[in-house]
Amino acid sequence: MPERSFRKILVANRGEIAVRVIRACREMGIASVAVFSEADRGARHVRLADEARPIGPALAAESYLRIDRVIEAARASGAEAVHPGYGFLAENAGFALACEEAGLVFIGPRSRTITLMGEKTSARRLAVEAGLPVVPGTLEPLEDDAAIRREAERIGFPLMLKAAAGGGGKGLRLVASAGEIASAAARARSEARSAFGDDRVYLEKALSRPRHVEIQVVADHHGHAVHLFERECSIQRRHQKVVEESPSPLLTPELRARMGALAVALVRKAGYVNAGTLEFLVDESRAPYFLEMNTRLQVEHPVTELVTGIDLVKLQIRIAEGATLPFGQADLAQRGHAIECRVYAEDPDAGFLPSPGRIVALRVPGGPGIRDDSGVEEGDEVPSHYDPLVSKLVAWGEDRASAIARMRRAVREYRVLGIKTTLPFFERVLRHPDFVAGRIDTSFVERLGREPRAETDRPWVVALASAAVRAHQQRHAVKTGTVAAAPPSAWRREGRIEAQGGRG
Ligand code: MV4
Repeated sequence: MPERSFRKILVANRGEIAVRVIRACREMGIASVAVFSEADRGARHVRLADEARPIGPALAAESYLRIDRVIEAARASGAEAVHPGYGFLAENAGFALACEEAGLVFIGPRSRTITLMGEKTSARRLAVEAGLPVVPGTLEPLEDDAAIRREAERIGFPLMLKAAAGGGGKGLRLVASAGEIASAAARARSEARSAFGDDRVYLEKALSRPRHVEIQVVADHHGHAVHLFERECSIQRRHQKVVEESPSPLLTPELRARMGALAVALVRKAGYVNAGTLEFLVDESRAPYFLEMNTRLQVEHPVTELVTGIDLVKLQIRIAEGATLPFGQADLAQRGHAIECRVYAEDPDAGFLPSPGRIVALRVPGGPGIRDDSGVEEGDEVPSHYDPLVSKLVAWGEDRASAIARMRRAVREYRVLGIKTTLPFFERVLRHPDFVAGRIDTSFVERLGREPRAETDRPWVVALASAAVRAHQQRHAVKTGTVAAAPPSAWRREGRIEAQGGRG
C-alpha cells in the first residue's frame, strides 16, 4: 500500500469527538469538513471545521446515521478520507464499505474486519483460534430455547445471555437458574431485535463482580502491531462508562504484559488495521477473559494518550494514509497515571435524567495536568437528540494519588450553569475510600447509589451556603440569560477547607 497525504478529511460525527478529530486535522495541516444536523447548525464542531455541510434533520436516523448523505457530503467537498469518530456509523460495516466503494478512505479497519468483530460469536471463535482465553460459553448463536437449555446444563449457572450482534449492555440477561431461561431468552431476543435487527443470542458463564479492563491496540497496513497498554473501565452505570483510568490499579506488570501479548495475537490473527480495543473481564482471581473487540476509537482514548504520549487520532490518520507505525513495542512505556471523568448533561440527583438546554455560563478548568475535551462552549445549546456527553475531563499525575488530587481540584474548578451535569457525582466518586484504594469493580456505582449522601463531607454551613449561592446563580442566569460573576468567597472557602485537610 503506497503512502499518501490527505489534504481533506470529512468528520462523520458531532460533539466532542468531532472537535477532537478536527483539532488533529488542523495540527496535521489537513482541511476538515464537518457535517451537521438541523439541531447542530451552530455547534462547536461546525464552527471549528474548515467547512461544514448539512446532512438532514435533528433525528440521528435522518442525519448522522444516513450513509448516503454522509458519503454525498464527502464527495461534494472533495474529501479523500472519512473519520467516523465513535458511535453513529463508526462500527457500521456497510458504511466502511460504502466509503471504500466511493473511493474514500475509511479511517478505521476494513469493512470485513468490522463485520467479523461485530458478530460476537465470530469474534469469540477467532479469539479462541488466536489462543486467547474466552469466558466459557458457546461459540455459535443458539437457535431456540431447547438449545439454550442444553448448553446451559453443560456450562452451568449463573449464565449470561448475550446478543450475538450486541456489545455494550443491550440484549444482556443474567440467568440464575434453568427456570429463568424462557423469559430471559424472550426478553434478550426482543431487546436484540429492536436494537440490532438481529435476535440471535449466545451464552457465557456469568463471572461475579468482574473488572472491566481493555487493551488499546494499533496496527498498520504493513503487518506491524503493538498494544498501548490498558484502561480500567469498571466504573460504569447501566453499561455506560463514567470514570476510566490507566494504568489499572488491578494489573501486575506480568498480567499487563500477558494481556497485551494476547491482544496483539488477536490483531495479527484478524489482520486488523488501525486503532482498536479489546475488552476483557478480569475475575476475582485476576484471570483475564476476552469479551469483545471494539473496532473504533473509544471515548476514553485520552487516558491512553496521556500515559503513552501518543496522539491516537493523528496516528489513526497516518495509518490510513499508509504510514508505517513510527514505533515498536519496546519503544512504548506508561508514564504516570491518567483518569477521565465523563461530564454528561444529566442530573445525578434525579436518577441521571438527561438535562439538555442552554449552557449560560461555563468555567472550564485548566492548569497543570488537566485536559478537557469538550463539544460545547458557553452559550451553546445541548440538544436533546443525541448522547448527553458534553465533555471529558482528564487529569494526569505522576502517580494515581496525584492524578486523583488533580481531578478533584479540576472538578471543583468546573462551573456549568444552565444545565445539570454529572460533576457533583464525581466529587463523591473521587473521595470514596474504595475508589481511592483502587477497590473498584463493576458494582461500584450501584453500591455508591445505596450509600447515604453527604454533600456534608463538607461542614454543613459551607455546604448550605454554596448550595444557596448556586441556586441563586442558576435562577439569576436563567432569568436574564446572563450570569452573575461567580462569587469568589464560596470558592475560596472550599479551597481553604480542602487545604486544611478538611475533607472535600
Ligand atoms: C459479563 C458479565 C459477567 N459475566 N459477561 C456488560 C457490558 C458488556 N460489555 C459485558 N457486560 C458484562 N458481561 C459475563 N460472562 C458482566 C458484565 C457486566 C459489566 C461488565 C463491565 C462493566 C460493567 C458491567 C456491569 C454489569 C455487567
